[in-house]
Amino acid sequence: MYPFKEIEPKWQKEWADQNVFEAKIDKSKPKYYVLDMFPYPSGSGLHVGHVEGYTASDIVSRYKRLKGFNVLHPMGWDAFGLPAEQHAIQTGVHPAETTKSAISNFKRQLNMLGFSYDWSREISTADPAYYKWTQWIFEILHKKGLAYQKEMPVNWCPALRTVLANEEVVDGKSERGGHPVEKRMMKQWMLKITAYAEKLLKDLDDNDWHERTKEGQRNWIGKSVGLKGFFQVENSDHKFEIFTTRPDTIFGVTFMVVAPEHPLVAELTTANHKKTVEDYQKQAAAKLDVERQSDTNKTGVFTGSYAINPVNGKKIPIWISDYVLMDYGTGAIMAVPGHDERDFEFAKKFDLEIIRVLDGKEDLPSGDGPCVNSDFINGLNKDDAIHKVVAWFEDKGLGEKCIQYKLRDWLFSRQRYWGEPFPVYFSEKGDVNLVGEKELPVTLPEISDYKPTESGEAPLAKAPEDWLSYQGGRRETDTMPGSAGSSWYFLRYCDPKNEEEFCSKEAQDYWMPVDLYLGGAEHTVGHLLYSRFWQKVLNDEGHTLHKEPFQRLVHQGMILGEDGEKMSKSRGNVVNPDDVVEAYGADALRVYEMFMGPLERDKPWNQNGLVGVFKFLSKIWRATHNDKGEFVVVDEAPSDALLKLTHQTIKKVSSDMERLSFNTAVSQLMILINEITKSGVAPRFCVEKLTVLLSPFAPHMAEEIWHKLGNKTLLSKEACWPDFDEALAKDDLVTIAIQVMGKVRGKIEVDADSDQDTVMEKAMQIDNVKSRLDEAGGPIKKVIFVKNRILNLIV
Ligand code: ANZ
Repeated sequence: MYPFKEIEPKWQKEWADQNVFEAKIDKSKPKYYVLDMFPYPSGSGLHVGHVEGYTASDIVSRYKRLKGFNVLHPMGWDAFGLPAEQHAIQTGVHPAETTKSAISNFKRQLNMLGFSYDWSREISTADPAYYKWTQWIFEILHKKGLAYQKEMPVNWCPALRTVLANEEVVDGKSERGGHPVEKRMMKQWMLKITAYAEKLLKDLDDNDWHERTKEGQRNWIGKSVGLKGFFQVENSDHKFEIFTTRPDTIFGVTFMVVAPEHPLVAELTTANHKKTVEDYQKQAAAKLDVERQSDTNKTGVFTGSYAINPVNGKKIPIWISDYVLMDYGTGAIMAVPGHDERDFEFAKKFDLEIIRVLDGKEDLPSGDGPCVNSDFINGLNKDDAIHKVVAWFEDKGLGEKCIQYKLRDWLFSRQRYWGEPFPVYFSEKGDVNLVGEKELPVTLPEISDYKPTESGEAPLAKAPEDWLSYQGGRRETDTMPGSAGSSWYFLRYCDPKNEEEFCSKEAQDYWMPVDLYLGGAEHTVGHLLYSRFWQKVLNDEGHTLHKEPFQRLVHQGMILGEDGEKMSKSRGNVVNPDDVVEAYGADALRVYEMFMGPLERDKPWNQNGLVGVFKFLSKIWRATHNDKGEFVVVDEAPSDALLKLTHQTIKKVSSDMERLSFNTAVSQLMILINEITKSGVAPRFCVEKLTVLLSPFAPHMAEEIWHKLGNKTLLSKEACWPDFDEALAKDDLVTIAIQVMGKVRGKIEVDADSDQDTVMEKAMQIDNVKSRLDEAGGPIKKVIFVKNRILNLIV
């Protein structure tokens, strides 16, 4: 067995003693900033899912150093926020204490895994020296009019006893803990992220992110272009405004629906409908927006009034229903049950008229036209019809083209203890004042009773009087959400000790933007959107140099339990990294998690796979050491075959690194060590290359062998990623028979293991194949491809 217990701590100490991973600005070198989503330090310690992402980013960091980059790879703690506080409440220990011990446990575990972090840049969002600047950013937002207070219906979670942002509510439950969420009216701090909707949308295009993540953000921002137009109420002076994305369906309107909270409801309601309408309003008020939108069983009541469709004078009943939301568009719609699914369900349920105004086979959802039964837009396609109807409204002064976003402002206050205090106090008259930059940080006072209350009163209301009273006024007792500190930490890493500025221009100029950001896909909206928003506000104010913070973004998949289910304590399928390292070592855990499969895929844990990887590392050890543990690498030149394979391995692993295809890189290293083992000797040339290629994955073993090869420097500090000889690395050629309908019509030479597309492309250049295909006439129906042997085209 290879002595990982001895090797691993030894090299970790050496790296730390020599400050190998400390990053300093060095303009003679290209920089590379590799960022992990920092963890919230929970009591349960590091999860194997963290290990996956952190290993991948560590591999990239080490690889980039070997390629000569000046790498910034920092780590810190998302220490404020709900999870830390929940944990404290469960254990009865103050969150400051539990956070501290959780951090030290996390740090021990990260070091145990050999991650190459620059610990001189460690930050914690709960540190006053850090949150001073979070408060400073809040002051900027406030001065720009982007932070405001509002009495509004909020998502209140009784179990967590706090409000939650929409992004923190999933299917009507709290994202953390899965507790039910209800609606309450409360005065809250809001950040006007909606003012940045267009920029947040547009600048996504230039980011090197997965299309799925971009789409997630686009949908969350939810831009719609449509018409805002007025409908007159029959026999009344009132008119009301609707928003529609499909003005082309206006001749299909058979009823109107206004939101139950709409200010016009009282006036629209006739005497004999008053009671039912008011009862319905009460019922709707209790529901969350998500419930209202997802309810399949539509509800609603008639107001007794009618509207007039401006384009044809048709009289149409006005209803109220909770599927129309007050805070989207205008809170009122023209209903087109012939083409809108929700309107269709509603019409079916209440037996309302349904008219088809778009020609097309499918019933729902609406197609692109052409319009029918539609007077002056008959025969037009969707876009032309929309254009014409919008022009009609504009012409009559009845409406205009308009853009709507689904994005809502960011709910920014929490009735909790464990968060940043606002740098705000209220005068006796209730005016809002900022404490001013010089008075920052406003430190979180120590209080013993930090539990949230059922009434929603903030725990800080119980803070000592000398904290609460300030400048003749009272301090704000709400705190900021967990997402505050994490919305700018990537900037602070660039300049973590600066007491004068949140991050100097010089540091930003050199290190920003983040070149690679790695973390879980659950942050598709939320964190990633908030961070982009702050970066942009700071950019507009001249405090940041870049519009976008994260150039390339990659989400690692989830590591599932052996049973293929999400790891959870209750299922008993959790794997603890401490146990794995104890039994097999850090290198084995790292390599195994990379070998499990493609980085972005979800993958189940498999103990046999782990053992297999341990055997692979042991094989490298045995190939380079004899039974007595003596190093046995020989100076003789490798055989031609081994030399070729070594160059091929350098080529393959290099390209895999760029693509973050770590599982395939590991399998190539396995092939190489198998051949070295088979040959019976370990030639220095091959071992040297193997060691460097292995080092990002298994840095401890690599450092040990590097040392035994006689090097006096640390491999982790070197810039010695090997080059390959293109001629030697070239794959062998194979001859492939090209058949048309099973008859050989030509032969081509290609690199061994070429894929179907490559072979196909070459085959199509053969005249005889082309003419046979033409003769057969008609498209290729089927392709039979046997790697390295046959390509058969069936017409
Ligand atoms: C008529 C129509 C016909 C509509 C049709 C759709 C299809 P997006 O694309 O999501 O922006 N709507 C407008 N305001 C609403 C509100 N406050 N609550 C609920 N629904 C509302 O959706 C815009 C469409 O959603 C609008 O276009 C309107 O219905 C509805 F074949 O108008 B449409």
